[in-house]
Amino acid sequence: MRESLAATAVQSALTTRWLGRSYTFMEQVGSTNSLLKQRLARESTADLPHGTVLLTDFQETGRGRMDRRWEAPPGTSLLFSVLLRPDWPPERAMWLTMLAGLAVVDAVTAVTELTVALKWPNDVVARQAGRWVKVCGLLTEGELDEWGRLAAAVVGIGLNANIPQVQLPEAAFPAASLLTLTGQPVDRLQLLVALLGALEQRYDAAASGRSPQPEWNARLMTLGQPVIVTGGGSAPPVRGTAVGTSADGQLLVRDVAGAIQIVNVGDVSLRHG
Ligand code: BT5
Repeated sequence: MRESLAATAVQSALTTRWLGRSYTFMEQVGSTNSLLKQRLARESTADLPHGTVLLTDFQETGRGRMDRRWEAPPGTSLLFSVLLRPDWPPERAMWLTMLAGLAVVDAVTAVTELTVALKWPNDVVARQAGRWVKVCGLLTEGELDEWGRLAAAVVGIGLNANIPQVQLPEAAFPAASLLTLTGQPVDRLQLLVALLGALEQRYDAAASGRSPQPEWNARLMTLGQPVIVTGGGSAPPVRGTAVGTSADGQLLVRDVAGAIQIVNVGDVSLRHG
């Protein structure tokens, strides 16, 4: 199923007040996050309002964190970036990733019967035959103003909707799509409308001061698991048990000596045995 995600189709189906009301569809692009960041540098707030969405059917150079690639064949996924202008203190940058992750969970739960959860810090995973598989990755890139406030942020969402099994990328953490998990193609327009509706509601609640962290924390499949956290620059890997998250979204890991380590960046992998 390759339904149209062009502006006319999306804008007449949207249920939001402000999110996605400024909307651009491009058949192909390098990376929606990169292009939206370039536009942010060039265009005025009036031309690029809070809630602008840039969506594509194919990315030539889709990005993950730390210069990793995000890969999806044409027309099979939701690949888009949202511009938000929160004016929040910078520690709240992770709130945006939390809100997006929760909105993806809402949308996937609305259109499928899958069991979905979050994997710290930026993945959405689904349960398949006793293991977790990655169906969505999030990439939040913020920009601080001269007072150090989070003036603008680009939140990128890559959600594997209808990628066939043979076209799933090889990845360290196994990838899956809603199609491979349910056996049914999903209607990407319906999924997008549900996702943007949920994200707007959740963002509005956060903007009025309600932290998404407790609900996000409750959905993290990472907690209670033995983990190894790597990727924090030259820091040695942290081994231990993930026991919780801080209000700002850092991972709290109890190490083998019983001390709590606070993990800011890095990749967490589940340790077996
Ligand atoms: C992420 O990074 O998971 C963030 C991905 C964000 C993608 C969106 S798409 C729209 C917007 N524009 C962009 O350019 N990016 C955003 P990370 O946690 O670093 O995971 C990247 C890793 O996921 C890769 O190294 C692969 O192992 C794996 N991967 C790549 N493509 C995948 C896919 N379609 N499904 C599952 N895993 C994938």
